[in-house]
Amino acid sequence: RSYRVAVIGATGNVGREMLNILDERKFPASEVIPLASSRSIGREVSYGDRTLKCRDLENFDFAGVDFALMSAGSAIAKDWGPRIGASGTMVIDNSSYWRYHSDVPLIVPEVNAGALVAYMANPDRRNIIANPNCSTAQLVVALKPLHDLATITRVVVSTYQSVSGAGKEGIDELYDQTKGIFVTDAPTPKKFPKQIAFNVIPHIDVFMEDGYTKEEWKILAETKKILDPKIRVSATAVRVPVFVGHSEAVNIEFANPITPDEAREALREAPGIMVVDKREAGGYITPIECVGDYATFVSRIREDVTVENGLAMWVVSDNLRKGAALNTIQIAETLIEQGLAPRAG
Ligand code: 11C
Repeated sequence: RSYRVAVIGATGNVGREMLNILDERKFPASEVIPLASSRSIGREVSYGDRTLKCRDLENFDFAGVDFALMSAGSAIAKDWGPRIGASGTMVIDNSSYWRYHSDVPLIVPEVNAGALVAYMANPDRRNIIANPNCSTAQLVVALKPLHDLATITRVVVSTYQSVSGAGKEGIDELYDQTKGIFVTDAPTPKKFPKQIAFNVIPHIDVFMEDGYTKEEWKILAETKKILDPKIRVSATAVRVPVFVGHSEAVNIEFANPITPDEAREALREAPGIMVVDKREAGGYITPIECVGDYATFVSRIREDVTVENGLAMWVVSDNLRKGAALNTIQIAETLIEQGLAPRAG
């Protein structure tokens, strides 16, 4: 059978990637409906070689729509998630609003697809499934096979996050500052708290009371919810002047011994991962090379000699794809493949 799919936030960075990926992966859609706020009504978006016109979320009737793929921020997710879910449509939301609700599953299919089975068996479910933060998604994909092999106890991660994680305004700010910097001496930061061109900023999202930022807290809370609540996590999230692709330097401590070769082998076999790990100049992945790709790339796998059972590695992925649009669509595909997708309307 085929499915009616609404894309909410269709004009944003992630919404446009959703439309690209629905087409690329030949998602079994009988109809794809781009929805946006009233100021974007009529704006055109591409879906394969077709051009679709955005319709108004406010006046749209969800009856008979199977999936609502939503990337429109927390306020829309809070208001619209339950309303759309109540109509029988499965909402898969990219915002952080529903991720930490105990009755909403937070899913990365390669890691915890099993949680969908229990959720869909519950007749009182809200019909909302949450998609993680981009920096968490690629991290847990890479940690899962290693956790299965030697039980992870602690993770220390430093991120190098691209400006597209901060939306179109983030992309524009890096572009304008980079272009303007040699003509106007001091570009005024607007989206980011300091100059992002030719700089790095150790601050993403708001500060929390303990000195960590919300982005860093999300990595911790989401890794625990998706992978294992027993894993301890400390994160430092940094914005770097890269347009697309988040990178992460990860140090992992295990309960049991594990060698770099064993880790490399397990990662090679794992779904969603590409190992590129030659110990020579250029034998690793950088963010520019992962743009437009589905995989989470793992490089620089080596022993962390500062702990008894430790590894260090470098993890890179397209934050708009595995970090957002691709994972959302994989959740819908998993529901279909496992026969869990309810018929809407
Ligand atoms: C960034 N990770 O790179 C953020 C964007 O919770 O979905 C995604 C925020 C989120 O700025």
